[in-house]
Amino acid sequence: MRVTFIYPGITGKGFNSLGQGMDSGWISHGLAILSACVKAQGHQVDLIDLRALRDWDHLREQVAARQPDVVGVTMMSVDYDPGIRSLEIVKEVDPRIITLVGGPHPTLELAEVEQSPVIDHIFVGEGELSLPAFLDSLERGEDTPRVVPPIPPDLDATPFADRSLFLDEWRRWGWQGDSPEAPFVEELPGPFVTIIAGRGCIYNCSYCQPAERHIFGRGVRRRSVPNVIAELKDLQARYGFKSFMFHDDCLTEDRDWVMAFCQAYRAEGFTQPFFCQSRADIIVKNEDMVAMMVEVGLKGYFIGFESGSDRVLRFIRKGTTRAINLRAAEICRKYGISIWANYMLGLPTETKEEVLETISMLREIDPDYYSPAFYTPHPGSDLYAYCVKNDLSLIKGHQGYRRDPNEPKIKGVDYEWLRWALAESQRRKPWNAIRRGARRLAKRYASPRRAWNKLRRLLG
Ligand code: B12
Ligand code: SF4
Repeated sequence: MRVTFIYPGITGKGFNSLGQGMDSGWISHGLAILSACVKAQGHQVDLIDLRALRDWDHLREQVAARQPDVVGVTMMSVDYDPGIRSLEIVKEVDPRIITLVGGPHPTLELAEVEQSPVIDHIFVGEGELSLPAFLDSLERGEDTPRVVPPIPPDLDATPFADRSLFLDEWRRWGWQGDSPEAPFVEELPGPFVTIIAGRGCIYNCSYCQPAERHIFGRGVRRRSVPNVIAELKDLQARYGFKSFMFHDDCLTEDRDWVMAFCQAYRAEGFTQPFFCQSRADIIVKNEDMVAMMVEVGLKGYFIGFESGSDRVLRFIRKGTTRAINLRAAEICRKYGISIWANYMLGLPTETKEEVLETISMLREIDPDYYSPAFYTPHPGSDLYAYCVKNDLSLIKGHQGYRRDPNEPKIKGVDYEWLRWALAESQRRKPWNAIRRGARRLAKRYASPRRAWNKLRRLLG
């Protein structure tokens, strides 16, 4: 069968936005892995990435030109509207095309998705085994259910993500970068790639769970170390990657796995720097693991500090404290690890004093990268259900499900004041600002030629 996937992720940056930061410069691993599985079963697969197109007419042209039998769209909640608009266009072009959706939103908000007349089949949860089996049934003319249940795959038996699905398509529309995905921090030079070693999360943060459990099941399933190393070797051969990022929700949760990975990574001669996501409590409890990761190339952690108030941290079931957050930052500084600080302002029940505690915590942490959010209720999470129950949500449409620190998200929050708090949260202590400025200048003019050119320009 001819299958066309559509990636609808234009809510943030819009059409024609390829390469603009992580939202528009990274692949969808979900679609890339499904592509590999469906190709392995003998079907033809291509991709339409809305981020590469000019507008909706361009999509219409592309669907008409490709004449697929089946179109499959992946959807986070935030991308539901462009996802549905895409399928309306598909059905306008040819109502015989069979339309499928899958991903977080169809899994978490099935009742809403079921209402759409342009969706023929809805896939819940993981699709590596259910999608190829469905396509085979379709080809044999068998009856297929509207809601297709998940079949959790054995991750080591699953083919590697088909990155060419994205790269070939991007190149058709002028993508010239020599990096398979857009590098996003100076510590990670291109060619840059992202990789996923496992799925699921054992933690229970209320602004996130039980969404993860609904998509990937309870606990964590991780690929074996040799399997991940084999993918890295493949990426080395194909793209000569110079750095990478683990997408896993919490790679460091399994200490034994991480230690084994570090040993294998070094033994295989890899030296490329990488970032991954971690948690403050894990960093504090496992300093030796942190040291080992640094030894083999770790350059930065994404850490969900979230709040500087112990009461708020308890309320969101984060399982950490302000003291743990500060200690984790100290450990990162000790080992020269960059900190990408995720945090939220404007949580339900949060007082202004508690927001000030977050600001003062960030002053101490002095992160390398600030990643603030106005708390946004995400479908599938307990805190979303709390906001619905208490009639707190101000989100009008799906595009509001961005952690965008620009628009009001819930009732009872003084967003004008919060905008001040947002700016304040990113103001460094004077000494830290000077230190960082000096380091930047030193880096910029480290080369004598650049320094000499600058001096000549200054002297006129
Ligand atoms: C990496 C990541 C990102 C990256 C890359 C996103 C991308 N291009 O995929 C970046 C940083 C850009 C990102 C951004 C955002 N993200 Co994000 N992200 C993730 C993360 C950590 C991993 C995604 C992933 O690759 N998973 C692994 C793959 C294999 O799983 P999958 O994509 O779900 O696909 C499987 C199934 O769902 C299914 N499937 C998926 N699509 C389809 C389609 C068909 C046809 C079929 C049959 C099956 C199917 O089969 C796949 C294989 O099993 C997830 C959490 C997680 N662990 O999944 C959050 C997650 C997806 N993100 C989330 C959110 C909220 C966001 C943002 C809205 C945050 C923000 N800034 O406000 C933005 C939105 C970006 C946008 N579209 O504009 C939420 C989504 C919740 C929801 N209700 O939609 C998640 C679940 C995190 C969470 N627990 O809250 N994200
Ligand atoms: S926020 Fe992160 S650590 Fe917490 S449950 Fe979600 S994925 Fe796990």
